[in-house]
Amino acid sequence: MSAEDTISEIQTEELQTELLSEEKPRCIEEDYELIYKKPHTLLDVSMHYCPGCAHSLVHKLIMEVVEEMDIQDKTVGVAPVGCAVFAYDYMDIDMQEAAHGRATAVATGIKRLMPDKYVFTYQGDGDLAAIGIAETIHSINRGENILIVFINNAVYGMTSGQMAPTTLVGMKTTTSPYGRNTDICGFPIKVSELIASLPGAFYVTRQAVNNHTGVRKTKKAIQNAFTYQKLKKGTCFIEIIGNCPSNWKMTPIEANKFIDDAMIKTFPLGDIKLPKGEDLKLLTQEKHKMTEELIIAGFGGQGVLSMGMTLAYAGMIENKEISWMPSYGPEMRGGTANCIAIISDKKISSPIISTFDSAIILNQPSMEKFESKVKPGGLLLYESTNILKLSNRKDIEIIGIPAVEEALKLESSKVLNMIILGAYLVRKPVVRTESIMQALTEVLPERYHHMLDINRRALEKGAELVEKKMIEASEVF
Ligand SMILES: Cc1ncc(C[n+]2csc(CCOP(=O)(O)OP(=O)(O)O)c2C)c(N)n1
Repeated sequence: MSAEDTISEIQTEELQTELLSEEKPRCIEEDYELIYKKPHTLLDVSMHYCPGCAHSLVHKLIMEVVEEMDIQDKTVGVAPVGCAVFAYDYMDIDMQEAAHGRATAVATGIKRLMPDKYVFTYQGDGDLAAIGIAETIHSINRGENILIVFINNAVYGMTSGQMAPTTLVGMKTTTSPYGRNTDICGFPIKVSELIASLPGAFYVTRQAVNNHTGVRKTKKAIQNAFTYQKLKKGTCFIEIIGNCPSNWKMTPIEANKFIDDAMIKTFPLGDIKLPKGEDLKLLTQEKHKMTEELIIAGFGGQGVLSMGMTLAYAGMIENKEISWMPSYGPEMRGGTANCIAIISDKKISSPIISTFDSAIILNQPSMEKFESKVKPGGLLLYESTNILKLSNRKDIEIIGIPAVEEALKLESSKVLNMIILGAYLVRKPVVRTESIMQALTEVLPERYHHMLDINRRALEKGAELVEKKMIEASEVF
């Protein structure tokens, strides 16, 4: 071992000791817990799953969401037979075993008796798409307010890899040793597409957990589904393309590659049915009842700082915890300016942050500086008349609003920032528009109070532009 190695080893050790030390500042401790600790709702026992199997990962994602939503004592899982038959050994929540294929019927009973519980089923494709297809369709058709988690690994895993309704054309299984032949076995059933047409299906999505983007999206889908259940919206259905390295006779890495190369060709990933209109607004509001860390950046004079301040005042009006921290570039007038605004239902541990849930970007230099600082899954809202070189990140939501153009139509370039703010509040309804209006009376000097009405129209215009985009995006059917 070289001297350099020794030093780095000592440094690593010191770092580890420091990280594990009891005396960490509180906010760091919370971040540490969030990132590295497995959820307490997932029991600390070895799982029986084969190496590389997706079941364990999906168990962890569901339990993370249960923990983050603080609903451990209110959640009931229903697992029938299949590889996940022992899920009750791993998930530290109330669980009910169901007979093969009957999970949604059992879940119906539980939910109807205890409507305030969060009820989900956890089913394989043999279970849900073969023996249980009738129960599944009828439960969804009745719009039972439950979440169905459907793990599609294209085989009967537990019983040693027989052909399932979702087995791919030509795929070899123990009961189709020459490959699935459509002449005698028909085609793979696309359950998500099939059930999306039922009025009781509120949210239908297909995800995969074979890479980090898929894992993140799957977790988000689970978060969405539990939120929709809280709002009593009907059945949510999350199909997760799983793998089965043992029965597919592949290594875990090959199995994950097979998902990309073959499975998603038959089962394309993405949202198949999404909430629309008023529902969408309500749901977005519910989901954002937490902490929002936002950076607003642009040129001095574009209303960057006052946008943040208005938002912070509105937060105060709604009795939220807030922080607003302006930062001016050295050039002052005409130079870059930004502010960090934090709005939260909880106490804010520090006003200084380096990554953000959302970024509102009004000029090109700020785009270059801050686009990489948006957290995965976050929002990047930008002024599209000014900014031509865009971010090519795929892991965040990016929305461009031609606020300069729209402000000119309203005959006041000054309200550009309110158009952007109106757009932002649709995606992140951290405060109500009425509170923004009230805040404006504090933030705007009296000599500008005659402009309150045009500011309201600007907020509405921004909202309208984003809503239009959202409805366009959700019109799958
Ligand atoms: C009524 C009944 N029929 C058949 C079985 C045998 N059986 C147990 S698990 C299983 C298939 C499970 O496959 P799947 O639902 O795809 O889940 P996976 O094991 O792949 O996770 C079958 C047929 C049973 N337990 N009960």
